[in-house]
Amino acid sequence: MKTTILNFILFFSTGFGFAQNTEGFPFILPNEKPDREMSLAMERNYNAYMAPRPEHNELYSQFKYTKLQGFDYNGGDGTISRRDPSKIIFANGKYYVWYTYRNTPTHPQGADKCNDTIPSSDWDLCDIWYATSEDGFTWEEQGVAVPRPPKPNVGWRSVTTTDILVYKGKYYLYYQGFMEASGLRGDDCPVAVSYADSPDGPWTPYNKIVIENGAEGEWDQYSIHDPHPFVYKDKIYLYYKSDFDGDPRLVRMQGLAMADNPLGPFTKHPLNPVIASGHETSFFPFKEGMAAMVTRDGNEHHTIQYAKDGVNFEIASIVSLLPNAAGSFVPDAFNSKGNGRGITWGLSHVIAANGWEKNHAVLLRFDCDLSLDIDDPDMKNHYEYYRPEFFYKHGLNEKQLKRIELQNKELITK
Ligand code: AAL
Repeated sequence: MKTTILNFILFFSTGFGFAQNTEGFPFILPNEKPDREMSLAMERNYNAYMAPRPEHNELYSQFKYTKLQGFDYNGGDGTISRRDPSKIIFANGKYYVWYTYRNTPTHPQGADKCNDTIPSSDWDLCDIWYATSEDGFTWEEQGVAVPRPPKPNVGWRSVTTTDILVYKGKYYLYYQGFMEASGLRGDDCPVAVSYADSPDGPWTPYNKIVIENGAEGEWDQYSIHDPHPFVYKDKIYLYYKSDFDGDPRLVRMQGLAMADNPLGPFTKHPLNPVIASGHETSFFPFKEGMAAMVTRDGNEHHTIQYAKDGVNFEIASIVSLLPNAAGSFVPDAFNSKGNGRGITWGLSHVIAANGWEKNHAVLLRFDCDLSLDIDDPDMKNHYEYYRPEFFYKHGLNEKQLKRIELQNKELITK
């Protein structure tokens, strides 16, 4: 009863539900939130984003891509793959990147045909390799950093999807440690770690699981993917992805595990999953919090998200052509005191680079303006132009064509 009376008073006091605005919304878009009643969309335009227009939104950017020099892929026959690049660091006067490297006699053949030399997936039977560069465009491959260890050590089947942590002068590579071929049950693995005194190694495997799978029935019980470490507010924040459910499709979301020591113990955040979308999500310190490029999966894919506390993320912008599996150059990745400056470039990958038959991934460079230190208006345009041929490549399948044919027949025969 009380609510009804309150609604009645509100209805009449706001002029039968119509706004009390005495004039239309201004022609020049106000930079600050105007003092007027607004629709939910206009409230959101001023409350949810860092600026009311993309070109002024520090967490909006377009992405530009460049082919890298220095990596050979055997003519794209699917026997060599490089993917899931780490964050990039600058040391000894050059850039370093680590990545999943596969070099097998055949392209991936699926879990039912794989064996000790034939890979089940593009990231099966892999090692962690690394490369260096003086400009981020031409790379010199240095070779293996972390090889698969002998059975039964964690990662004996494949070590993949690595990321780098620099902590108190030592270097740590976290990676997925497969103990069976990916795809036998699922893409199941925990996370392992190796450490070194130099980015050039030699790397010593910890030979223990450093981020455990969740308990039975928990979202991350089978896979701990994409380990992504930072030092944020003097703690190690390691973001990761898990894929779960699977009926009808896998759900992919992001979790957070924290530690005071690079070798653990890591404690998973009680609010996990902390991002309800994404796949190979790439994070970076920004202002007092953490930002994330959320790609591929989930309701909020194709967004850049931001959490002032590094845990409770909100959508900061909606973007297109996000880099997949981005390994960004994040100068303040390991010393962020809540004053993150953002990013301008990194490496990412494109899977099935030569089609799904000869399935392999290639690395490429992306550039953007998600930085407080540059202002590149050419990165802040509102859309990318695609020629008609690009749209035609995303055509209807046989099932959809059949449905349309039936719909047409139903109309004609009515
Ligand atoms: C990638 C990452 C993980 C998955 C597979 C290889 O995109 O999410 O590393 O296991 O795909």
